[in-house]
Amino acid sequence: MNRVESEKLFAEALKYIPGGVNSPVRAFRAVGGNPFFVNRASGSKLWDVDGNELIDYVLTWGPAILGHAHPKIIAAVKAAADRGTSFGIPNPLEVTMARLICERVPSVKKVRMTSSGTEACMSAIRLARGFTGRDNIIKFDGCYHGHVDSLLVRAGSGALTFGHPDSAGVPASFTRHTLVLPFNDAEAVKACFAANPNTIAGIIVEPVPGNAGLYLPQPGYLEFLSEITRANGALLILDEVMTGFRLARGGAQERFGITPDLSCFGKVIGGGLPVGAFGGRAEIMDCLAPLGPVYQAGTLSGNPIAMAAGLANLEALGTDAPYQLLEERGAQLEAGLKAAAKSAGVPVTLNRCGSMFCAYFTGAPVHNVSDAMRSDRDRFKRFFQGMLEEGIYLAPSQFESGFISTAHTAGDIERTVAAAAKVMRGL
Ligand code: KE4
Repeated sequence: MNRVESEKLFAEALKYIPGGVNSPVRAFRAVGGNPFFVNRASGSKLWDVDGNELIDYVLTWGPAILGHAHPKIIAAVKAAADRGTSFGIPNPLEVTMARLICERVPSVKKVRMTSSGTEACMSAIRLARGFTGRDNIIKFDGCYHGHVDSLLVRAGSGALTFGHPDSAGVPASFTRHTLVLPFNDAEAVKACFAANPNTIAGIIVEPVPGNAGLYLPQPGYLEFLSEITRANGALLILDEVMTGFRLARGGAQERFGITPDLSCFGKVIGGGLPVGAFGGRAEIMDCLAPLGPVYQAGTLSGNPIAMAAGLANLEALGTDAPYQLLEERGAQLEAGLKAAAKSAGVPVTLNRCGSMFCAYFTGAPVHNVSDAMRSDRDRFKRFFQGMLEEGIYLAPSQFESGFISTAHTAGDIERTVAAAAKVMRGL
């Protein structure tokens, strides 16, 4: 694949941007080679600056659930921009967005916008600590909640990809109150609460962890987390930055029937623009300034153009139809990739939840990050590069989830499966 222009741009980028990228996982360090640069995107496709067309299964890490450059999002952004780009004063779209989130997610009675998922998660744990008066927070290894100092402990996503899940520059004192446990292990959570009575403010968890590849909660596990937090006066915070409005109209909490105390959102609610949000029970949210003592703020929170893009995304997701389509496409891809691996004699564990998926190069089940770490990353690397040569862009790390949009056609999936069958034969 001709990448001349991308290579020139990357050489230039390296002069001014650390690693040539504005977010580490984009650097292709886990899969070799240099990243391509995108010229434009539409629907399920990307075109790089050398004119190569790619079917995209990263979808800007989740936001492009309707595919890229959806006409309704583009029109909404253009119309909003004509009225000004930012006011720092309340604008009507903030109210529309807040009402829509509260209507779609019954556990959310009040919500506050931020400009990233990191901000949403950081604010939610500060709020949990302020509301309960307790300091300790439980997180799970392999889960990623943005680059929050106190949560960059055995984190997933890029931190796991680069093998430093505990980032430099975070003083030990900042993570002293972060208790890290294995995911899907109820006994570990029980022991933690027993060992730390009345000191745990809450649990923050990705309901379907998508930052160490993708694995699912064991049956009853999320219900258990809800019960044990309630029994101990702690809060359950579901980090739905990735799963929110993707795994169901009301997110993973609707799909799994869970009622958390707080939820974090991002990605889909911004339609590709910088948006995060956190929300939940009114008596907790009302602890936030200017009403209460927990401070939280943001110059661009509720930005009118970002709200317009997010609302256009969410309004197109207002019925079950797009979710049924995402489920169909996900099932088609899962069946096809499993068949390709079987015919090639390559051990692959394919985990999927709706339109999120991960192909681990291992024959063993993957239920947590320790299982995920047993995957054959060299084989994944060769698979990634082979698929890229076939015009298929997968997440550039074994420890990331893939995403499908409503713009992916059955033909796209068939082409992807055929490419996988060819590449896997050569692994
Ligand atoms: P942002 O600050 O990147 O908007 O959101 C952080 C975040 C929080 N919670 C979950 C569950 C997330 O998946 C994320 C961000 N996801 C990664 C992809 N694994 C973003 C990609 C990147 O870091 O470049």
